Amino acid sequence: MKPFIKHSKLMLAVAVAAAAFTGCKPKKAETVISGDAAQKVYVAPGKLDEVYLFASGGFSGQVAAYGIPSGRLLKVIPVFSQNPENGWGYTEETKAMLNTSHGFIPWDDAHHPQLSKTDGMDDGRWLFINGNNTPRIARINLATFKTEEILEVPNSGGNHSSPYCTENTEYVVAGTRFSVPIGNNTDVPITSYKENFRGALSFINVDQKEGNMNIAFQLLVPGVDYDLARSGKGASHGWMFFSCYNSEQAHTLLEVNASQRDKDFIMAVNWKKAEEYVKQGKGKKMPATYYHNKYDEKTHSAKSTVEKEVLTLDTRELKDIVYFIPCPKSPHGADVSPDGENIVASGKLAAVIPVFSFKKLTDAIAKKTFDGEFDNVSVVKYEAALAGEVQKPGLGPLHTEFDDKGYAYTSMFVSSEIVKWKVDTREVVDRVPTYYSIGHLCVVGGDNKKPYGKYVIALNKITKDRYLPTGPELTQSAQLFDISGEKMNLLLDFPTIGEPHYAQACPADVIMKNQKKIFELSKNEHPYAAKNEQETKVVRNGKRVDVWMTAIRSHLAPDNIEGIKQGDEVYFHVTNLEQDWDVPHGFAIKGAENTELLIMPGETQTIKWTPKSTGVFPFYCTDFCSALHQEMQGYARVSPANSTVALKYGVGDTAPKDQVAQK
Ligand code: K7E
Ligand code: CUA
Repeated sequence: MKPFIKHSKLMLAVAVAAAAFTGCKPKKAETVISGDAAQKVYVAPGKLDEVYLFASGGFSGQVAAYGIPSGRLLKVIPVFSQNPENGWGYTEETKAMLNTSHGFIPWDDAHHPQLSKTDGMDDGRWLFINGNNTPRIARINLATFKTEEILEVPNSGGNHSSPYCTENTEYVVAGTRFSVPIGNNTDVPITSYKENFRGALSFINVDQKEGNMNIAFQLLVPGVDYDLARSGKGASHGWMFFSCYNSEQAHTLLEVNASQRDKDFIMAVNWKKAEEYVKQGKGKKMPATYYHNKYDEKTHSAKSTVEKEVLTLDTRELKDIVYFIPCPKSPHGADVSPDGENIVASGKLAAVIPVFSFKKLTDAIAKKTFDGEFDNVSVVKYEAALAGEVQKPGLGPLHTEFDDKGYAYTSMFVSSEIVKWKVDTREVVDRVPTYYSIGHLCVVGGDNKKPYGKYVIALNKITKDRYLPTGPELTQSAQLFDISGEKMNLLLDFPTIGEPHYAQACPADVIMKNQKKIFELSKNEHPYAAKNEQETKVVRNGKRVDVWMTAIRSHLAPDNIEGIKQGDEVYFHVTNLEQDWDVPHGFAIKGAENTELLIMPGETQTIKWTPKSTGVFPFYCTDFCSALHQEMQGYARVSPANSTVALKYGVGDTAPKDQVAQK
């Protein structure tokens, strides 16, 4: 504190006055870092992090896994966007994963990663994530960190309140953001929003063994915007809560027109009731075309199937499935406390954070303490469902997560801070600035029945001056805070891939215990797998040439191929014969149109190549796999379409000899 000695009294007074306003403007970072922060995030070389963090990439369409507390990036998992780094969406095996009813869509906007749950706890089996723009839900297998399934969601537009798991992953729930015209005639004037536009909330059944997803039913709900959701748990198991905005039902200039009413809604959905109606045959099948893409670990290949109908329940007719609770000013997050009793709704433009009580809500429903209806849905009286309000929380509350000690943490976008408050008394106990404009936040296990706590991660929208500049676009970033004590303490900033809308985190052992190290070669059922070098071959079928190739340290077989002709379509099916952890091989050929292959031990992957000219084309392994990696190379000879050069191939002694084309 020595430098302060020189300050005049006046300056001290200014400093004190400024400090009083810290709720509105972040302090300088240096003043909020405590002395042992570096030690708390230092994971020594060779040591492992304590926690996995899975963050969405937003407009990158992917998911990234980080280690916490170090913030080290571990892996980018390709999901909705093609990724030439490992061939995702380019290889013959993975292309089908990106099929939709709109055709092949190699990009999406991914927001909310969601770990699968057992008894309300992250179980480390799967990670689900939503594609917003072309509505889809993906399932990543956490044993392999690979996307295994992508299911398109029909009757949806902007798949934003999605995907949220129920307590035992009975369902993954996907709510539409935009209401859209649904049914036979969707070619209607936009001005007919109130008559023709509806929302759809999809309850996607998850097979507990394989994880396969299927839409069990869709609830057709009033035409407003559905923003975020959480499932009930414990006390509120069997329910789901959605935040809704645009109860004005505006279709233009929502910025103004959807901020008219004093309150929007939280929608409470009794999905157990919906299940009963389905069992009673009250659902109606509606024609809808949507794609279902699955990757099979045995064939190492994806297949698409096209679904033609979806079962719907209309909440205009089945009135005791859904209820509206009024909620101040454009709610964004709708979050449920660990015991399932409190539903926290954050209105972006609201001055308080309302906390609803599940018990009071169900009592009010039983006693019909309603305030009329909105589009045939009963509106529960605000006070009847309210547990209380968090007063003066800050500006622009967005999202809330919970720790293991009875506290809630709410992100404040406008005042750029995290506010900590006590769940049962709703009193604010601490606040800490974020740099800058926090969106979601993530407490480790923060949506579990028993949160792990210890850290909260802020997912910020803006970084401005926090990192070395990189031109007009600056890095996106997360910030790590220690929440093990009474006060929150900033520990670390770390850059992220894409825009990390939301993230989920869980203790490392939950994920590590299921890790797969190799794919067993003996179980490889890929139709073009060569399981040893004797099985390698090159076969012509008209203009199609298939190459059964193997890769092992440190050669490819065959590595000399002749007799390919201009105009051929060549398919390199490369099987990695290795059965050791962390020994992928790569494959690339000169002039390849779009990607390389990165083949895991025991796996087969295929690249299609259409040579554009004659000559000899080098190919090689792209992943530095051994001391003789650079020797892992070969040649493919391409002759004119009418050439007499015969199809020959081999490696070493079997390589083709002296073939000269006849004139
Ligand atoms: Cu960024 Cu969840 Cu799409 Cu809030 S959403 S911030
Ligand atoms: Cu195989 Cu480098």
